[in-house]
Amino acid sequence: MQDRTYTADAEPGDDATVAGWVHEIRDLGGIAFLILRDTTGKIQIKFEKDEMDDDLVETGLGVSRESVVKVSGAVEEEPRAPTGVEVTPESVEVVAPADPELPLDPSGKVDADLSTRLDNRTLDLRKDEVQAIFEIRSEILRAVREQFREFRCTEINTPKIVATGTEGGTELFPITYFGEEAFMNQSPQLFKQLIAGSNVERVFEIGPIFRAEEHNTPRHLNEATSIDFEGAFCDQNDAMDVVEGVVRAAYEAIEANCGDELEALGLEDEFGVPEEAFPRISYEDAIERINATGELDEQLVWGDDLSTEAEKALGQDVGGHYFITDWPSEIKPFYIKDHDDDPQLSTGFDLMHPRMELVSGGQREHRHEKLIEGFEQQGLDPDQFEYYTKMFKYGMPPHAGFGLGGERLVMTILGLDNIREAVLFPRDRQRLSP
Ligand code: ATP
Ligand code: AMO
Repeated sequence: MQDRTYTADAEPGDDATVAGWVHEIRDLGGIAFLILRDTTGKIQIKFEKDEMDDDLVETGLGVSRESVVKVSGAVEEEPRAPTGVEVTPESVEVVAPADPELPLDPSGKVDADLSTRLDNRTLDLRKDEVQAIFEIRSEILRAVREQFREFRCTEINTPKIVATGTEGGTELFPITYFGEEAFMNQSPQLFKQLIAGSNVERVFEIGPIFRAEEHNTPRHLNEATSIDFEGAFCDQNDAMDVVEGVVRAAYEAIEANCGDELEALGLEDEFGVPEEAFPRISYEDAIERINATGELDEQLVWGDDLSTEAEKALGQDVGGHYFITDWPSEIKPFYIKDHDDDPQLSTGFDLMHPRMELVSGGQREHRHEKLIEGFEQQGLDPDQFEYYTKMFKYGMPPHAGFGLGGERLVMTILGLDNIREAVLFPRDRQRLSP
């Protein structure tokens, strides 16, 4: 609609055509107002019943909430109007009527549970605070992309239908591919490494990952967005620098560009860019610190993975983002390189937010023989991964990388209770549509 003006651009003195949804009708007797909402905000349409054409008044005030209307008229200054301007309509057209019975109330006056909201996302996203989450998500992805480009990375897209899993065999979604067994990809891990080993050197991908997680938690999805990095001639410390760079870029972009959205979410006072550099705590020091908190029933010993309670105890102790480095080799995947001077110790790291893990990464095993040994140690058949391992025979440089959970990033930045709030159409145990 070329002749349409966004409500935020309607200036006093203009003759404008605005189009959007009927947010509210307030009838005060002789005067009544239709509040019209579009993606940029709201505008008041004034109906003076005695002075205006009856049909016009009837159309404008008889329309049900959430119907789509198009209104043309003079824009005037009006200090009593919510945005300081109002339109005196010359014409009102109902473009698409809405059923008067709505499954949820976009004005937010009546609360709806998350499940009802997810079943009716179109209506749910008509609420400022819900739209704000996705505006911020979009800004985060823009800032992350830009930061990766500043780090000389090339954006890639790798296949999502694959022949093998990489992140543990039990969490794969099987599909049939022309009669052959195939899977939905759990991670771009092997593909991003194959490209880091080419002349491209530094790559990133923002794309879906699929995990057949059986459990139903507020921080797991069965389809998530992974923000992946892989760089040749990088070690784990370089990869942690890149993690910190992109996470900070996301916070800084929100601070610079998302004032209105933070306000819609009531976060304008709470939000802040992390001030301190993210400390790098070794796994060994981490378990010592966790044990010292006295929060766990049983003391951790070297080799234990960290439970949710353990992560929580450490998160409270540290109070901000932190890395856990130098994990035991045994609890990290085959592609993570061990320290040269101590094969029990890996170069794997995690970035933690006090609420949950955000990132896993590490330096990769780039030596062909060692890589094959690693497969065998994890009970995987190296022959099945020949498409990957053979490239390690043709000049594979040392390289490192990470995967950052996109929804977890949004969730932790905005303090959302449930990861499903950060996805338009979440996939979980109970939810396959919409
Ligand atoms: P009526 O004739 O409809 O009984 P009125 O014309 O005597 O009312 P108004 O001044 O129109 O009285 O006020 C009705 C209410 O609407 C008041 O609370 C007033 O503050 C408010 N009001 C009037 N005009 C506007 C406007 N353009 N924007 C916002 N509020 C308005
Ligand atoms: P990992 O399996 O730890 O590592 O995943 C990386 C990050 O992805 C996010 N994530 C999830 N988010 C929501 N729901 C899920 N089910 C889910 N699973 C993972 C988390 C997690 O930290 N290939 C490695 C990364 C690498 O080494 O480059 C990997 O996939 O935020």
